[in-house]
Amino acid sequence: MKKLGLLSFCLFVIAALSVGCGAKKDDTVKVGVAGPMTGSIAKMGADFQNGAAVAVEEWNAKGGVLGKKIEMVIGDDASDPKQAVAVANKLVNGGVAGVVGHFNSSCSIPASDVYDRAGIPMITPASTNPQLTDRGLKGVFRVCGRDDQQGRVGAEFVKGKLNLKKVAVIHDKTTYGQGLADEFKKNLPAAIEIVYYGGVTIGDKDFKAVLTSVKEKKPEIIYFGGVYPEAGLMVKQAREIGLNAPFMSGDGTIDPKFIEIAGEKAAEGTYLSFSPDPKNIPAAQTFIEKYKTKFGELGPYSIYAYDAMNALLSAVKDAGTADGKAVTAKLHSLEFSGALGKYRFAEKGDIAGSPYVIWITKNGKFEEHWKP
Ligand code: ABU
Repeated sequence: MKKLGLLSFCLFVIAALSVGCGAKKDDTVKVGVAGPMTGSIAKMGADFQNGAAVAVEEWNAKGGVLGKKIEMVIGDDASDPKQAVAVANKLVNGGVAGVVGHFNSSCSIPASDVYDRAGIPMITPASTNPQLTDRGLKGVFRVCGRDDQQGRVGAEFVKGKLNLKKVAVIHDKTTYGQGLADEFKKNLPAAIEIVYYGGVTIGDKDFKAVLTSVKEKKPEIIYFGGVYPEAGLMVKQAREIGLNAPFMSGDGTIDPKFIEIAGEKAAEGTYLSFSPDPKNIPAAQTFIEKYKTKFGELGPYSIYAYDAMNALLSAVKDAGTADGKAVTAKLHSLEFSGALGKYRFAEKGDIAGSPYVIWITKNGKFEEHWKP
């Protein structure tokens, strides 16, 4: 009888603890933010986290969503596709309503399969490779553009504005970098000669052998598909070996870190495709001020992370539930006013229209230079 009493007591304690845990779990609505929080482009992860945090703070100041506080759960994929899958599984098992992320297309694509199986939506602020949304997964969205648009605008600039005839194309062999370089190349007319085409390895520090081969071909411009750590070193080393043709790159390079790594003088005159300057968008001003006060200068994708988080939370609110499938359905019909303008997701999860313009590096800063 005594044993039975002890057993009942233990069962009561376990039940009480379970109820306690359950109550804690239901106290918040969890949302994931995933990206490279460590590694060579950890700044991009921090920009995501900061941009999304501004949105969550605003929602929580107004009472949260569904009557609960919002809790941000951070996942570090370190730009590694395998780690991105592990992060995706962890976020799914942690009960998030949706995910803002990832940064690298090579991470977003495999992670999206995990979210899709779990019926959890993901909204990437920055992954631009077309394959991400072209595979027909229902819960995959992006608030940025696509590299087929970005590569085309780059090619239009080189042929229509610069009127060049000899182009070198280098990429970093990643889904994003090679994909963007190929889209650029594909959109050049036959009259433009590709005098060099080749890949480098991400993480390498010495590109002088490749750059020497490029120099021998006398290109008028060098297009690089990749991200700023390699782009910065490449531009710096090109100038060191007397390769003075201008560089052009995409949205993965347009960060102050690029100029810091290349050096102001070497980076001068580099062309970059990216979306228009948020400084000139009235709806973006409140976010910009808040972000600067809290975190300092915006990164290229801080504002995209803010808009992605606001889209996700608006869909949770409209769905009246944090259930991933219901949130996904709401995202498909969501009409949403973000800091960068109005959003409506097209069927595949892309935003309507191409946002790309060409920027230039001048006196250690980036400025808008040309619109298609
Ligand atoms: N789009 C910029 C770099 C991120 C990526 O798509 O891999």
